[in-house]
Amino acid sequence: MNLEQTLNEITGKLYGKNIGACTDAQLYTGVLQLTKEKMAETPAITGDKKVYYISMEFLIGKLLSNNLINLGIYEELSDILKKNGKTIADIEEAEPEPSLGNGGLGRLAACFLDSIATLGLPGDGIGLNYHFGLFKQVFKDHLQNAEKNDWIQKDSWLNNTGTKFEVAFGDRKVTSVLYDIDVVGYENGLNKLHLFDVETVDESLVKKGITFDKEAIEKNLTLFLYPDDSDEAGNLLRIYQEYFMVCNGAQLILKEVKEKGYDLHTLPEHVAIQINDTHPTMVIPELIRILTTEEGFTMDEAIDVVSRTCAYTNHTILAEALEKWPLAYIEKVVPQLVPIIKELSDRVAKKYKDEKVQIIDKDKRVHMAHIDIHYGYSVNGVAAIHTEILKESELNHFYKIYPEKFNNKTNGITFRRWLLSCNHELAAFLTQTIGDGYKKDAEELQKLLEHKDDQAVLDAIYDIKKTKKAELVSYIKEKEGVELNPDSIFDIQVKRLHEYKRQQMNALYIIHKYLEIKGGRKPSTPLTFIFGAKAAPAYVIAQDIIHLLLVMSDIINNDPEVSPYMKLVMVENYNVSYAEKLIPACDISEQISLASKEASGTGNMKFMLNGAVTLGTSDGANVEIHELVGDDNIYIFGKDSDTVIKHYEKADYVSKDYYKKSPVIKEAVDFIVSKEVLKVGKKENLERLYNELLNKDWFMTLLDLEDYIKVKDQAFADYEDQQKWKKMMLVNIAKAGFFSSDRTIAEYNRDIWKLK
Ligand code: KOT
Repeated sequence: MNLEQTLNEITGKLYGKNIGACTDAQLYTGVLQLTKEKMAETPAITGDKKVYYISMEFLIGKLLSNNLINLGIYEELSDILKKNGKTIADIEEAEPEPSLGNGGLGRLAACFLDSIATLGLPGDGIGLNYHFGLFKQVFKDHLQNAEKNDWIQKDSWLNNTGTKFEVAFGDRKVTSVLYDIDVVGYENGLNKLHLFDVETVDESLVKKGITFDKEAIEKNLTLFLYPDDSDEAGNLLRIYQEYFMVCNGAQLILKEVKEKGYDLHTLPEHVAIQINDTHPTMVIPELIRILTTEEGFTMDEAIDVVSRTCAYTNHTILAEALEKWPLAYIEKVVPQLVPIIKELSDRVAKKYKDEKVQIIDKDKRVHMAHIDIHYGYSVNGVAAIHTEILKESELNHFYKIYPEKFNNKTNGITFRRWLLSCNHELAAFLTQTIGDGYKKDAEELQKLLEHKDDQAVLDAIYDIKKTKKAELVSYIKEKEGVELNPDSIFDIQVKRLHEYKRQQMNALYIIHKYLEIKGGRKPSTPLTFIFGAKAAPAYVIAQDIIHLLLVMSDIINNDPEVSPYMKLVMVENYNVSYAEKLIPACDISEQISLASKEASGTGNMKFMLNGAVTLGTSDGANVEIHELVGDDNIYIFGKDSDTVIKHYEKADYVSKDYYKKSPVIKEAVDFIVSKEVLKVGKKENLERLYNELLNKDWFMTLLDLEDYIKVKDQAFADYEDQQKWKKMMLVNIAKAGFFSSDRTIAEYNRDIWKLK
């Protein structure tokens, strides 16, 4: 039977209809079933050593298109649908997006699963099946509201495996259920994402918005993902979740090793466990506990085996994000781990006197990262500059003890999702111009450089950008009700809302531009500023920044004097699916974090790959992008990380000095609490933000504002020279190959996992 016959048979059985007669939602369900059947026929990736990527977050996004691409049936199915009057894009709208991650850390985990399978490496993900995921963002009265994201439908990518484990907490026992999602590599075999759930979970616990009874652990454990990105969640439920994940993960790993007939004493020869930041750190004491209490290991043996199996990735140096759990919390949730953690801590204390490297500190708090570093065999940062900062300052005390454990693995992104799937036009054009070798070896994108003076190629890249901008314009019109000008410059900042990422600095630029236009200075090409960002509900200043952006968009877009020259839109509920529409349409990619604070960033890579030019600081992977494209193909501004780190050490940054010194800064900051803005926005929020910027500004917005304005204006001016801009676009695409997560994963495997 061919694909069309199979699909007709499926829709016939499900709905008594053929393909053409189905609604989009019915057809989505039919294609879902078809795709799952194809995946079930795909051979599992096997080998004598396997990696488990354990993470509290897997921000996988919608899966239909990517699975079809990786199975190699996207084109065929697309033609079948077309023949029947449908498109994949239409039926994809019916697919709900799971929100099992906050941002960069979770999305990285999803890109990694794709690359592990694509490289044919045996490797599974281990995580949690949050029923409502991260909250859904809704704007009302220029403020963010949080609602639940009810993403699990009757038919979904989840497969109930029937596998169950018991998990004992100090005050209760729960039974887990394991759901798997198949992960198919690009023209390769199958791995799994294992998502654990609680048998007794109760969705009806959620009453209004995202509020629920925090005490009923057996009912609430897998309802929500903690909405923090680089902020400590800080309560017991999070520890219940973390232990639930690692206890299940450890049982699953040991079960699989035993089933393969390996002696657990040889664990490091058959298993590598990559710990995604410290949230899964308890897997170390948990494995030691199981091996010593159930498998007859001595403590020395168990520590040795586990230490040679576990490796740790650090994703941030923000002090407030480093997990330090009070021992009393762990005692309440998982008392059985306390003797193990104490033993691990005592062994360190005996060997090293330095207070900075202890596991349990004087205040009886457990430093999770310290467990990973002492009792893991690898510690990696996620971009060159980030790893250097870890080695030279943040983790210097550890680097001195274990220099051999430290290594860098610059992040990457899967080109299947971030090029082939989200930008078919560009992918097809690249194939036509340089062949399709780049799909398996991303470095081949450099072949495009041979065409940098080829007018037809330059024009084509520019035209594709225009097509993607037009598509975005109609999508935003439909979703946000805002009419954008497709011939304007699209300047985009999309990422979690955090002061260190400095959306507030971008907002101040926009105020500055608005005032310029009001004063009669009009930009030659109109400007469109687009934001997308969720803020942790408890993060007050982040809410205030969203408020300012929403108020400013109201003012700007409704001012007939200004709106022909500039528009501002903050899209609601920014997520992976929205990113896939925004990124291909971008001209200028805003990567403006305070130097030293963004560990890597991965959005920067996605934008570059799609032909946007970066406007950024010397931070995270921007530094490597800069090295690759050269000074002429990027806009770098602001103080470097050494300067910033010195300001912190000396505590000598005073934002008010910058405000007083610069009339331009003063004018923009004062506007936040001007009559005009207060007429539309809320006094409390705006004054709080104003005072924060003037009296605290912990992430040094005003330090870089003047340089930012200067360099951003230069970028807008350069855009006028179409020829110059087209060449910059081409160089950015051509140099993006390094940021394929296939390269990143090949390095993890070469240096850390060592799978065959
Ligand atoms: C959140 C809480 C605790 C520890 C780390 C985090 C964290 C870090 N969440 N997201 N990140 C981001 O991870 C990305 C992938 O490595 C980086 O590109 C990005 O710079 C981090 O901020």
